[in-house]
Amino acid sequence: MSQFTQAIVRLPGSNYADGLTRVDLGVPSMARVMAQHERYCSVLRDCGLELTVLQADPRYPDGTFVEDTAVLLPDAAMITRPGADSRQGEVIAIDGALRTHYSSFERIEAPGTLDGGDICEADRHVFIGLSHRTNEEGAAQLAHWLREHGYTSSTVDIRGMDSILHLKSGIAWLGDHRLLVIEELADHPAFAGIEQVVVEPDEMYAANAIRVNDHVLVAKGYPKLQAQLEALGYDCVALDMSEYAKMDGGLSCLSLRF
Ligand code: CIR
Repeated sequence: MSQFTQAIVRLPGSNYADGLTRVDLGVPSMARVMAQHERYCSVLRDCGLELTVLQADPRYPDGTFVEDTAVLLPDAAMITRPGADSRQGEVIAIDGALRTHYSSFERIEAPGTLDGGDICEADRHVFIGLSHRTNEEGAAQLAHWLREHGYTSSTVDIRGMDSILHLKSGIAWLGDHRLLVIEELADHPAFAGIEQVVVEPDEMYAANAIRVNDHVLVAKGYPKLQAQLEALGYDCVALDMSEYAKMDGGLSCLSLRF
């Protein structure tokens, strides 16, 4: 599992609640949105990452979900073309922020669309979700780029699943040849031969965990999953994600880690 040293995050803007969401969990409280973001940043710093913190842009209420705007390998960056029209302009600021760290850039071109939330790196293999945001053309462009950089990939079609927005709403790579996965995806042929930690259906939201160096960041309030992970020896840090869940987001979405 690669060690991360950097992360890019973007502050939520005052119109954060105007972003896209498919869930009905209520209106986010801006005070809690900001507090949860601050804690998220401080946990990433505690994990040893140096943070680039971008300012909010009122044109993009979903802009804090930076993960969707790029796919990062150790030595190359792919700028995405997000599947939601309202989010496509978010990539400009991210491209700018990545220029200080990367020299090799590609971008997903129309008619391809791709959200970083659909991309799950599992060592030298990458799972690419086909979703309502990532189309086959976008997935094919990414697969081609990955191949050029020595990675294999496979697609996982989640277009028929209402329960998750992105592939990584339902899986997380834990390293150690181990995948965290929701029941609905556990039997998918792409995951055959990989040790799976299956998330209980009533704790589905917690599948969007992130391994960051020596820690696993998990959403707070999902004790069964946390116990499963701790039994496997993972050092878990639980974060309250209530206000991000309301906008269909989770832990992985809030940063680009590299
Ligand atoms: C959206 O619908 O695009 C945002 N409200 C949430 C994006 C979450 N991103 C992610 O899972 N990678």
